Amino acid sequence: MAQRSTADERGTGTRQSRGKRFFFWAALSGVISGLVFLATAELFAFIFARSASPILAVGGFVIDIVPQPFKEFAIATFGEYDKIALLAGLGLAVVIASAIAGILQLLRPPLGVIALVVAGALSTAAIVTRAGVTALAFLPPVLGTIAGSILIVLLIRRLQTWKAAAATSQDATGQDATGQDATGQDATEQTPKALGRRQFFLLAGIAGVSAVIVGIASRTVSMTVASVANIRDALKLPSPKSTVAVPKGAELDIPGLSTLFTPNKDFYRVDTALTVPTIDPSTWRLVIDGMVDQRVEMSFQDILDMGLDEYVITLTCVSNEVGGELVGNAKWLGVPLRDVLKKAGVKSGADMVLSKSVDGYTASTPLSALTDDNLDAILAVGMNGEPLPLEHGFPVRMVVPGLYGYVSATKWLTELKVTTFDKDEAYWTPRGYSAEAPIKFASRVDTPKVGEAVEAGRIPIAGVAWAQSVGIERVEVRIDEGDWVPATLSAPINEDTWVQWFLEWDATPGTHYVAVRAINKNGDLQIEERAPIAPNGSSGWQRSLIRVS
Ligand SMILES: Nc1nc2c(c(=O)[nH]1)N[C@H]1C(S)=C(S)[C@@H](COP(=O)(O)O)O[C@H]1N2
Ligand SMILES: [Mo]
Repeated sequence: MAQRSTADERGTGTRQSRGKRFFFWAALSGVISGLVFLATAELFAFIFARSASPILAVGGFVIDIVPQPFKEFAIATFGEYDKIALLAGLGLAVVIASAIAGILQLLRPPLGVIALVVAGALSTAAIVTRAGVTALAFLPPVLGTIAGSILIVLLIRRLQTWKAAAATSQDATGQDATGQDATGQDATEQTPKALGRRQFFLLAGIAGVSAVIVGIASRTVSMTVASVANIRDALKLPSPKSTVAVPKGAELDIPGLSTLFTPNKDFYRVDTALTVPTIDPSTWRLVIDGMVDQRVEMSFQDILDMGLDEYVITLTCVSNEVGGELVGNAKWLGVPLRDVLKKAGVKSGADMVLSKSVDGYTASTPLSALTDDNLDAILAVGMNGEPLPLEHGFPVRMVVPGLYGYVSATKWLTELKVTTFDKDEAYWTPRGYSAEAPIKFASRVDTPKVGEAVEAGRIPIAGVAWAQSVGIERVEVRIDEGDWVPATLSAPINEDTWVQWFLEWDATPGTHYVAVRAINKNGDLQIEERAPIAPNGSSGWQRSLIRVS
């Protein structure tokens, strides 16, 4: 025993001690694979299923199953650190278990992979049985298991190669597994042993470092999002000074027809943000600068202190195709942008406001649209009775009636720069879209839908039509080559919101074309000519083929 350890110190180990050294590297391989498993799961949990963190789910499971006396013991021992103690304990268990998996994989492949898969299956079970998980929650642990399993196979394979090469060269030259000869000098780089060792450490190093970085980053971001989501959930917006009266008959009750207000969860979302920005309203600031008398900075509270009013405005995306779904109607709580701009005092010569988002997105809105007394251009903080959802711009966004979202509806707003179209350019302007883009008013058929089975008989044809800031005067429907027939409109809330419309139809068996067009309150007819969405919005009358049986 004593003799062997002396030999070890000199760097000329016996075969057993070399074996032990490889045990250590196998254990390390297991631990790195375990880390990659967790990091992959955390990454995908962040991307599509927040609640699917294996460590947290297993931790939650442990909390649920440990008997009460044990919980009391844990609280008595660790006090407020009981959860941290639990996570530390779990972390230690992961390290030990994955080290064992690594050694198993070296000695009896594929036992290590099997161990990893079993651990993956258990954590998947812990995740999918948690309350309130989404349908995709199984994916993060499954993808994590796959990544971890592949890595453990690759690492142990490289370790085997190195070990085999070491054994051969040991037999040949008397060198040991560290690659040093008896004199302590490095073996030549070209030997198979040195190569095997290098390849092993290269993969282990890259995988280990990336797992730590990705894992920590994903968890940190997930926790930030969770905390801003909690702040939003707890936020109570003050009651508005004024509310919008919804007239009787504003909402028709027809199956398949869009509801008058689009629920937040169904509201279309369009933005360039890879991850939803998370902004704590207590640190949020709006800067109003550029061509102003004085630069102004406002806090979230400053906005609320202006007093909120309710507005109903239909939002439309320039990317909405004829008959498309990128349009929605909501009740917003907010303050007039003209009052906000007044605080800074707009200098003459300015003709545009460049609004900026925390994520770098910018929109160019004509100044006149924001200062017009007859137009409700607003900074919104509330949407359909709640603070803005995170995806829809929490805590503050712009909403301007009559302009497409990309030139007016900046979410996660942080700056209003008063400027000119000459001097400044918005995000989409160099990307093929017009600097200014008023909405082309339009109409859409919601029911019957193309491809939907329709039975002959009396059925309603129904849909929505919008002409923000002007209002819809009339909607007309044409069946096949018949006359244009006026549809019945719902009672409009105001000129900035869509109206619903319907027409009873005696559907006869066969295929029919159903076309729709709108006339606005200026007496203009909806543009018939088809246009693509670029550079300033689609146009054309929707005409759909309906099969009646
Ligand atoms: N920060 C930011 N705001 C943005 C965008 C964006 O990409 N980033 N897209 C705009 C576009 S093109 C539209 S149509 C509306 C969509 O708003 P919604 O996602 O709340 O429906 O937001 C606008 N505001
Ligand atoms: Mo858009």
